[in-house]
Order: sequence, then structure tokens, then C-alpha cells
Amino acid sequence: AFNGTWKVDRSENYDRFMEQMGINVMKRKLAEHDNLKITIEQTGDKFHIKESSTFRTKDIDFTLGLPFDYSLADGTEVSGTWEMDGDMLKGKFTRKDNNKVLTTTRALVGGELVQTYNYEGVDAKRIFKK
Ligand code: MYR
Repeated sequence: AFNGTWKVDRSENYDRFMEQMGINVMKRKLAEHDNLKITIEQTGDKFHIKESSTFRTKDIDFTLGLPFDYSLADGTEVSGTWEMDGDMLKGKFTRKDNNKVLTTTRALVGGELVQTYNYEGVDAKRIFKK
């Protein structure tokens, strides 16, 4: 059900979230208009994700429940897992530089893909359309 190509439509509190992540204002301004697009291909508990944005293109493979490494567009490295909870994907990732935890979820809401983010008490959302 997550399968398809999703383009970011709008964001909520994303600038504040990135600030909490320690990203400087210049990078935040660029990231606000990153035209992020993700293509999700799920086969059983395996996911293949193609990420493309103004920053980069990247392929990611993971299996639900198995830890993997990922680097954020600003180079911050994290390691963690995605798990399925009902119809929701729940991710928990730990930054390698400071051991702090970033949690994220993906859910389908009214035909849109809603991704939430939390880091150190700050919540944000990005909402994608097909
Ligand atoms: C994926 O499923 O797309 C790959 C794994 C995602 C890991 C965590 C994503 C957090 C992205 C936060 C971006 C914040 C930039 C400061």
C-alpha cells in the first residue's frame, strides 16, 4: 500500500526540527525546497526505496526489524530499524555522532503519505502526494 512514487507536497514544523538536529540556516533554507521524491517498493518485509531530491539520489534497502545504516542528506549518519505496527511504519534511528534518537513514522492518510519526525522533543511532518 506504500508502494509508488511520492512527492513532497508540504511540511509542518520541519525548519524547527532541522534546527533541533543542528542544521544551519542556509542548509535549512535549501532543505525546505528539496523537492524530495521517494519511490517505495515493498515485497513482503523487504523494502527498496529510491530517494531523490535537489541534494542527491540514493537507493536504500532494508528489511523490517533488521538494523541498517543510513546517512541523512547533510551527511549525518544514523543506524536503526523500521517496523510495521498495524498499518503504520515506525522507525527508530540513532545518530552515530551523539547517540541521540530520531523517531519517524510513515502512514497513509486520505491518499497521502504522511511522514512524522521527532528529535529531542521537536515534532515535524512532511506530507507526500502520489
Ligand atoms: C528511508 O526509509 O527513507 C530510509 C531511512 C530513513 C531513516 C530516517 C529518516 C530521517 C530523515 C530525517 C531528515 C532530517 C534532516 C535533518
